[in-house]
Amino acid sequence: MKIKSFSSPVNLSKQNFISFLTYINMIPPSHPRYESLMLREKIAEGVEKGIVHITGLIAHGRGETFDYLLGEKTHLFADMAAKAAASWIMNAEHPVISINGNSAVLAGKEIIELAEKTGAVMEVNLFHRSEKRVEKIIKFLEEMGGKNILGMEGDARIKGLEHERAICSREGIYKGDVILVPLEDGDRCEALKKMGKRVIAIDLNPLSRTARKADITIVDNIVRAIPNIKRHCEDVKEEIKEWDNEKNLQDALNFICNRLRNLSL
Ligand code: PTJ
Repeated sequence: MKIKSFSSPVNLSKQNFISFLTYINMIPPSHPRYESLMLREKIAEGVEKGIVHITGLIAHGRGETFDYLLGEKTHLFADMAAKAAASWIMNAEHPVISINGNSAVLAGKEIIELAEKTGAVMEVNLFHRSEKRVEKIIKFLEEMGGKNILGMEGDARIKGLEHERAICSREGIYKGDVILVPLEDGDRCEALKKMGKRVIAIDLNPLSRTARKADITIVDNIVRAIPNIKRHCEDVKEEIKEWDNEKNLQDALNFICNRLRNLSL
């Protein structure tokens, strides 16, 4: 819950208000790392509700580290990638947004808005698949206004992958030509590419296998990347055909290296 302003019926001082929030286990907006801590809270709550897989905590922690190194903001390389992604999604025949536990709790509402704007199909597709969690995530998204969300069908498979994580929807990922996969694993990204799909990844780690295997990688936090794609959708004229993902990833890596080199305590 985000509290921007507070007027206390019993005239609590600011200090007492902060103690009060701490008491009821909330983070005061004045905390210097408020935004980041709120995202952490969302993930933790997601685990409690059975939406985020327990290993999603680890994935989030890794993401936090890279976001910290990136200064927790969108850089030109990420915005350019978001622009290219918007042009691909808008020009796709059957664009699909793949949603997992982490992405649902961090950016569910923004994903729904992006799908509405672009006509993309939303599919809950999980690495650690269980029907119960797919159902919970779909319900969670429906409560935010999402409609026609695929995921329960499980009537097709991503070729070349073993186990449950290959299961997908025929009318969703299986049929899709451009697939947006936030927080994906490298294996599945590679398998989707082998099926002839164009893959757009959102991954804060420019070194991950997903980042290197995808056609377009947006090295940014999903909470900033999805609204950026949506914003760029508004001014798409034609598809950006020339996209050098390796160069873009190198730009992200160079940024991190230079920042580390120039940081002082
Ligand atoms: O809900 P499920 O079962 O589909 O599982 C989802 C997770 C994320 C647990 C699963 O896909 C997984 O284990 O992912 P990995 O292999 O840990 O990769 C997650 C990647 O996402 C890492 O490279 C992180 O740096 C990156 N990441 C984490 N948080 C964010 C992020 N990228 C963008 N925005 C974030 N908020």
